[in-house]
Amino acid sequence: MRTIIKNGTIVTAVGTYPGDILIEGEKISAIGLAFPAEQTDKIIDAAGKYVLPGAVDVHTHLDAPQMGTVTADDFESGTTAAAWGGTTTIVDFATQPRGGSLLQGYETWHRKAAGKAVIDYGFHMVIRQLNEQVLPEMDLLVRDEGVSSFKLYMSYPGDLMVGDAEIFRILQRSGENGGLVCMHAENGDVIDLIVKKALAEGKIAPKYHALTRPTKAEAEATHRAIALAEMVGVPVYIVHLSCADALEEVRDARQLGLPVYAETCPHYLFLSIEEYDRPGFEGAKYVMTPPLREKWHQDVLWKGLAGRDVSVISTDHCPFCIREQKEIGLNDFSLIPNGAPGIESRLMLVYDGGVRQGRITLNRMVELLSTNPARLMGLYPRKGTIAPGSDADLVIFDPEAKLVLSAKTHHTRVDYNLFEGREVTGVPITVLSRGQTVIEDRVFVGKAGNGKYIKRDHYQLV
Ligand code: DUC
Ligand code: ZN
Repeated sequence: MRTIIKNGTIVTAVGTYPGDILIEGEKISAIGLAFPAEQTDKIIDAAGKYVLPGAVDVHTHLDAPQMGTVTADDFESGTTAAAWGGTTTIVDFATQPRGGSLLQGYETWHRKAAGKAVIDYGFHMVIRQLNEQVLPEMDLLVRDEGVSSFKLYMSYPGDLMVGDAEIFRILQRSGENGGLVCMHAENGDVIDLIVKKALAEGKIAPKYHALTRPTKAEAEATHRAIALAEMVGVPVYIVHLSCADALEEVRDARQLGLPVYAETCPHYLFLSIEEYDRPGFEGAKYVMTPPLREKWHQDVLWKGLAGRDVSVISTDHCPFCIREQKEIGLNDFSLIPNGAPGIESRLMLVYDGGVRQGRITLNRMVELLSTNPARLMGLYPRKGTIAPGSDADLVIFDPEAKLVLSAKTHHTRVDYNLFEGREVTGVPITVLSRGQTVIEDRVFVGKAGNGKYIKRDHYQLV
């Protein structure tokens, strides 16, 4: 199959220029001007539009068990929603079962995704228990299976949390096998005590989820994660950084030249703690971890993104319906499943609220949504850029089109939208995954099972 995308403006992390793209099979074979149309199967006219590398979302939780339920999107609905939003690769969290091995968790996630994904996907491996098996399994996953990153939780004691000694040993092993450790940085033991006290005082409403998770608990754990990685001499990637205090820890480390990376998420950039004051149980929609912070943190995060101390924006898409799922915690905020949807709206929100508002440049947006996550997670240059030899994962993006974000029109299965009613300017119109059209002029033409598992390489520093 030979496709030409013509008349568009190509945007990468380092440049913006007019050019046509020739796609042969699954790959970009050339970039130039006026390729001959003979023997071409498809011509896509991108006049007046940007052509962006497909966005890469390295933080999703599809078909993921949590707190007595399972996230509302499986690999079909979740990757379909991702494609609608211009995302062409995800990296999801395969999780070690309690009492089980890493490989069991890895195989379980393969079964969840098989035949369902409409875009490409990879897996991080969540390590929740360090037993004798785990360290050699880490090596095997990196070397043979392309699982080149591990996630550790410093929160959720008794469930997912690992202690400092375990973290230290896993960091050491990652130094030997070339994996990258991704850290959920919150002091889980202390948060648990604060939560128990709140509940004992009869504080049961969703807003107490935020009021029991202080920014200092995130900053302390961020500091500890960085210190442990520094002692071992390996990089560390802090997931879903939400506040100024934690960013200060990252910035201090980076100023010392340490390989410390942070991602943030759209909800921390656009929403704040006031959402929890919504009437009734509505605040439960915004119960994610870390929680939404006071509004002033948003400006600090945007400056961190522009100033290069925050390297990635991912979604932490972890959707639970209000009905029957979030409602588990109607009488106890600590039982509300933690997580919120976002897989579909990331590119539109960051373009509308970031680029159009002058907070970051268009090229920096591409770097934050595609190039940096691809590099850090070992997908580059196959993913994350527009270049000959790269996969033809491309987004034709209309910078003037408008869309109102709403649960009535989105494509995830979750029954609410965090940004309900918000109008954005700038919409992905056509999306290609390895040369195949998945979204065509805002119509879904993809197919479950077309997405492939990607064995990732070692991280590249950015
Ligand atoms: N935070 C969330 O909001 N969801 C999944 C797990 C997490 O740490
Ligand atoms: Zn998460």
